[in-house]
Amino acid sequence: MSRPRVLSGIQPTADSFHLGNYLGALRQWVAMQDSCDAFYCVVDLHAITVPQDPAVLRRRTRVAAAQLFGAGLDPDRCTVFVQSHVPEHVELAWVLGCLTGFGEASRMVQFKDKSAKAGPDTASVGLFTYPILQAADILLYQTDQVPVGEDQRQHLELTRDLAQRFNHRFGETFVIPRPYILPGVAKIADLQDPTIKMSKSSSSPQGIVDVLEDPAAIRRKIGRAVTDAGTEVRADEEAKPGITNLLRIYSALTGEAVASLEQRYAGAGYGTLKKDLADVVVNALAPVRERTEKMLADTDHLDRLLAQGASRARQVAGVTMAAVRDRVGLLPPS
Ligand code: ATP
Ligand code: LTN
Repeated sequence: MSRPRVLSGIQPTADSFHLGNYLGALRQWVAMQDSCDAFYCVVDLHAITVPQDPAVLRRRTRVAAAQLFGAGLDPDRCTVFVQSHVPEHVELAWVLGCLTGFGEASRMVQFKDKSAKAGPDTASVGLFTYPILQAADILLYQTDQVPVGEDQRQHLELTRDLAQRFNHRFGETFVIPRPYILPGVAKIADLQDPTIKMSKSSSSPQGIVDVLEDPAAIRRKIGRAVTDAGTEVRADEEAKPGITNLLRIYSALTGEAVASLEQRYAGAGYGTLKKDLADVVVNALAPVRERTEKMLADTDHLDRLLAQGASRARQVAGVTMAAVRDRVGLLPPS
């Protein structure tokens, strides 16, 4: 049996990934590179759906790729590439866009949130069609599983609907992908407002722990994380969202069950938990930061790895796109 195909993407929209990205997505990506045939991309075309600076985007695209390798992706065991290096993504997105209903696209919650923030006159058509490009990313690779955080569930549903619609209309062409969402880490919360997700674009700097952040800052932020009334260390999403979030992070990074942590910290108070958690986070992120810095010290090497990744990706994407052109009835050039 061949290994299941996996694809996922991450936007180069900040100078560092955060703990939510790391726990909700990247760690699964690393774990899946051996059991699956995995493709991972830095989705720079998604990043330009909101206003951006060209020099900053170039820098962040490299920093994002370096962090993927820093987190443990191995170019010999998986394919890492930059989305815009594989033009088939945009080509398939156009075809899928022609199968997407306007109302269907209008129901995407992430678009509603982001466009409400930008204002109706500022939100771009690119932001509106963002999930269609995401569907193209996934379907081009005949993907079985898509490791993502909880916030991507609706985009995955749209992707499945589009794949089924295409197959129904034009004949079996796409594998129908399934989301791979790990409970417990699928929604790491903001440290200052544990009712919202930790996010590059909407968290305050104090609410977010960056993967590339220096240890002193990480300790300070965890020490100041908003906790709940009372003193009992207990997971309870409703009554104690702050402590629940800290326990989840702790458990995800150490492998110790939340119930066992509750027992161990019974009577110890929030301060002790936070101090120990800060050590756990600092120790987990330090090697990622060091490896990322090493990758960034040799950008020629990094760019070569990305070129190699893009060439492997194009081989797969090209086959799918040729089938799509044929099924849809686009006349081949002679
Ligand atoms: P933005 O705020 O710019 O939308 P983001 O912080 O949500 O960015 P993305 O690049 O959109 O990050 O997401 C990369 C991956 O990380 C996705 O799989 C997403 O589901 C996951 N992810 C993002 N935030 C969290 C979080 N707080 N908890 C768990 N997973 C998350
Ligand atoms: N929309 C995703 C990023 C993304 C993605 C993908 C994830 C773009 N293309 C393909 C999985 C598969 C996000 O904002 N997190």
